[in-house]
Amino acid sequence: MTKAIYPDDKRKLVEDALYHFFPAKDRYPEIIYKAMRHSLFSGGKRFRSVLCLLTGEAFGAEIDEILPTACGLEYIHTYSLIHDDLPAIDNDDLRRGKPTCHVLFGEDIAILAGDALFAEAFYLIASSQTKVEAARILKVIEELAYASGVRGMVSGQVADLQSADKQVKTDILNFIHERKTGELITSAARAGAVIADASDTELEKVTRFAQQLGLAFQITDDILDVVGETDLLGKEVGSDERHNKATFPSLFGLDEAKRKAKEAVDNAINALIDMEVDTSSLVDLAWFVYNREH
Ligand code: GRG
Repeated sequence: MTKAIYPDDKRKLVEDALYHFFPAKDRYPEIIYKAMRHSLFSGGKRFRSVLCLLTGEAFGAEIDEILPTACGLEYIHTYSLIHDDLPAIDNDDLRRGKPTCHVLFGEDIAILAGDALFAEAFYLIASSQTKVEAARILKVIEELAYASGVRGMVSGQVADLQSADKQVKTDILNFIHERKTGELITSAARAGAVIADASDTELEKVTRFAQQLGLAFQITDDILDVVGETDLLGKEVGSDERHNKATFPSLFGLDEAKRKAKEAVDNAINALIDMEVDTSSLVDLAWFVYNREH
């Protein structure tokens, strides 16, 4: 079994681009910039943006063409984490080893920081000058809006909230994982491929790859919430159990959850077979997901 190393060079590119794009100086009213900046620059793997870069690159796009979208994905992801941590949702005090946004800035500002990051994501993508033609930028915006709204992440989150304290069936668990986590991950890979002007057949394979990758990512997230270490994860473990959440380990047990994660990684890698471009970086990323400890 391959133990892949995370592409830190790509993570660093995203980190630098986030510093480049995010306003360097707080404007009036400063607190909202401080709150957004706190959550955006508090660490994190930058997984969705790295996936977008690797996919775009595999199909021949230049890094500079992909970075605004990669950063937009990170804004949306950060938005979802800020809102997920709120007292009305998961009520978590720790994220990436640091106090959550509402703990530092209050619930009102945290809600608004999330809202602002969501809008800023689309502003960044739409306003960045790149060589990518307008029709492809529009398609990227469609992908990300689809994944993060009621067709994707929001519905997953609502179903997740409704599943607490209930015995849910596998189809509901799959719905939650596909929408809450899978859609944004899928949109990240698709957006990279769209920027690179990949063909419809290639886009289909990328979609299948990313859907299975997203499933594996969420199963390993569930597993780490049971067996992970708080120091490595930067958040309290056992949160799913405390909230009585439906997860793969709670429904199937740890061993079966691990087997399902491996199956999803195998499916993801198989989806890339017969591609004419070099997809080895995507295969490595899939192995990272399976073996990850944070
Ligand atoms: C904000 C669009 C939007 C919707 C609101 C709150 C909410 C509805 C959705 C929450 C979605 C959510 C938090 C899903 C969890 C996904 C997940 C596995 C998060 C952890 O991602 P990592 O491991 O974290 O990539 P890092 O810290 O590395 O960035």
